[in-house]
Amino acid sequence: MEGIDFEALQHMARPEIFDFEGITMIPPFTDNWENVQNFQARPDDILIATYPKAGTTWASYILDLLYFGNRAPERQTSLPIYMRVPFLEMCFPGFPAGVDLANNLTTRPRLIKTHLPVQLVPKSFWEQNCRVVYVARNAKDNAVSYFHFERMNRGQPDPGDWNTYLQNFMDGKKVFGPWYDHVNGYWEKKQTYSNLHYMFFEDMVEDTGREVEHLCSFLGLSTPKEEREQVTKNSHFDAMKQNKMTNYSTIPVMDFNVSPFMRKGKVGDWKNHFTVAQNDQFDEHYKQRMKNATVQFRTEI
Ligand code: PPS
Repeated sequence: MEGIDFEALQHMARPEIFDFEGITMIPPFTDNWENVQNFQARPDDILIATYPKAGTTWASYILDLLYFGNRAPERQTSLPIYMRVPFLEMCFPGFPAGVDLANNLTTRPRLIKTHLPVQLVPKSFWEQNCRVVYVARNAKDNAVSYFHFERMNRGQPDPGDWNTYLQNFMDGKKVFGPWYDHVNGYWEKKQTYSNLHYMFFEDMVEDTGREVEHLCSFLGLSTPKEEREQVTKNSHFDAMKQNKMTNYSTIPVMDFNVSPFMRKGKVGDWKNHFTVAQNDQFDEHYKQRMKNATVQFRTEI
């Protein structure tokens, strides 16, 4: 794959976390900060924003299929999703920087991914009134998915054991900061910024077709029903898990023997991880942390 130094990525040491503008971060997401903050968005850019492991890849692929599935079918078999939808703040040694990938995109619209909390999103996206698609996932499943991702990905800090990890998640000491502030920050932004479409992972699992239809309305796309159904089918968990262009099997820092990127894709897998005591403690903490929040999540469907 052009621009990827597989050797460098294979020997990468796990990064250490540090505090960055009040947010827990790792150098690969802050080393290119000036260029990230100065990124020049265009009015038709679409920003796909999420807390890590909330359904970024799924939403990215759906958008990519809606815009380019028929217009550029060759990219479906030749270009992995992380090249089609650049991760803006990413700057790993051995991998092209997200800003450069985004600037080099020749597609219109440009689809761009970020995990930045709302207050750190480059201001040009707001100035250009870009469309923003935010996907949120219930905290418990999000935490579980993030735990397994950290276990299998040498580009992430070591999560420690599940109990240690869960405590750190509750304390907001995960890369990109507290889940609680992330989901609330975008929810609040939506109240004043009408070009933000707030989606839930649980709704996508429950009825993907319905969510694709809502997305089309938000994007102003009049995609015919048959095409929408095709997008829904192609973006099904099993299809994406089999598809080398969407399953991240082409990234050498991830060890699928530890845990695959397309792991389970379920709502409620947290029940297989939380002990009764952990669940009680989590619920109590959640109540406090979310007491002023108006956004509501489902932990089962
Ligand atoms: S990342 O690394 O932050 O970009 O990861 P992200 O894509 O946000 O989240 C990965 C989780 O999303 C699940 N996923 C899906 N679930 C259901 N259907 C589809 N099509 C789908 N695509 C991705 C993926 O399996 C990860 O969740 P877990 O719970 O770990 O399986």
